Amino acid sequence: MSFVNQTPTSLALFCKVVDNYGDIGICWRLARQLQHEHGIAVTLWVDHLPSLQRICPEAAIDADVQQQAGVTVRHWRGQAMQFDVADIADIVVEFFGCDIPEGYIAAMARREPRPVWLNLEGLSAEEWVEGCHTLPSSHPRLPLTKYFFFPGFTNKTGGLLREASLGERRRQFQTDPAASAAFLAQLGVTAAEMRALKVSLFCYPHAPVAALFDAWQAGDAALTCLVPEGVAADAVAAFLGAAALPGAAATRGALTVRVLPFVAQADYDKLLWACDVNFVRGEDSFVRAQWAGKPFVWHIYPQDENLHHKKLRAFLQRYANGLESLIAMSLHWNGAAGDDRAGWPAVWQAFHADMEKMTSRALEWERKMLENGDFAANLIAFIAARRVGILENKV
Ligand code: TRH
Repeated sequence: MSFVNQTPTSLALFCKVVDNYGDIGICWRLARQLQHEHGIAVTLWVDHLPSLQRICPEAAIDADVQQQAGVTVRHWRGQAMQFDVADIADIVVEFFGCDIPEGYIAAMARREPRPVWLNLEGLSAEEWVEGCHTLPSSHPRLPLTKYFFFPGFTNKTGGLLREASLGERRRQFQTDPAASAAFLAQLGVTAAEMRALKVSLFCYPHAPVAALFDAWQAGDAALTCLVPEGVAADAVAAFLGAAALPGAAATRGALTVRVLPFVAQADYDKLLWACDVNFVRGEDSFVRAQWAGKPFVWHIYPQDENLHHKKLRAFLQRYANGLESLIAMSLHWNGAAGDDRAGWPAVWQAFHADMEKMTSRALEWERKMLENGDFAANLIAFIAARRVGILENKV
């Protein structure tokens, strides 16, 4: 990115944690990538530091300012915070329409040159995204324009977040069985559990986990289900007959369920790489599963009036064409196929029988997604063009 002076371009990324770990998960990943791969001085403003600490255990929960992995992390203490023009970054990014403080916006308008301002939106496979990607929106009173930037699955969107080194790191890990065994052993997984079909499970509490456990338990082949602490806690505790705490495990029939500690974000990739099938949810783990080269099942974030079923179908239409077993599993898992508890063994068996096909699809999909470029690089290219416009007083 060519800017007029030599000081690193500064970028402020505002993250409001609505719930769970996806908001901070995406912002933390993007912040590090912009710093590491694009040399940008990133400040991540986050309103809930304990959420950051969950995925980045080194983070302090009581610091106004801290440095983590090359990123300046600042505690966003609410809308009343005041700012000077000197506080304003060259690029201002708000995640998911999180409403940055009025005082910050007012100082943005006083700054020369004015910052490039973007709103990062959530991921959806629906077609309307292409029409809204990069649309400008003028501030009603101030001389500022905000642009909407969407991740997505086509070259008319911003693409998906993916670090440049990811493919090579995954290749090294997946071609070194000792690395995978050492990683799982360190999480408490036994050698016998590693020999079974390994499934990682990350879903929302309403997922039909008990029904799936029943199907696995009655299956012919050993299956190890690895569940991070706090995930599907009631169903897992019911299976274990004990609290779902890290280290807890039980075997019934063909199924062993083991509770893992919630791992740091980089280690979550290794868990996906080490397992044979991954159940993921929300946005960030959903994208990471697409980079794992393994079959995966998505539990989509629920929305009112089952709007999420439309989004799920939009994704399946792009991804799962011809893979009926994956479509059936996804619809059942997301409650879009009616309440069919008795049907679960057949749904699982069909899915299991198609694992090879699904692995090929995962690799094919990955290659296709790579053609769209990565989200951070696409974002930087878009910003660079706007920045030139601002400097030439054209925007
Ligand atoms: O946690 P999520 O459900 O997050 C979100 C939010 O609910 C958000 O409001 C909503 O908009 C979005 O979903 C759709 O799921 P997600 O997006 O997969 O984020 C989880 C993050 O947690 C991801 O960065 C991976 C990380 N993680 C770890 O670091 N360690 C772990 O052990 C696990 C299981 C996950």
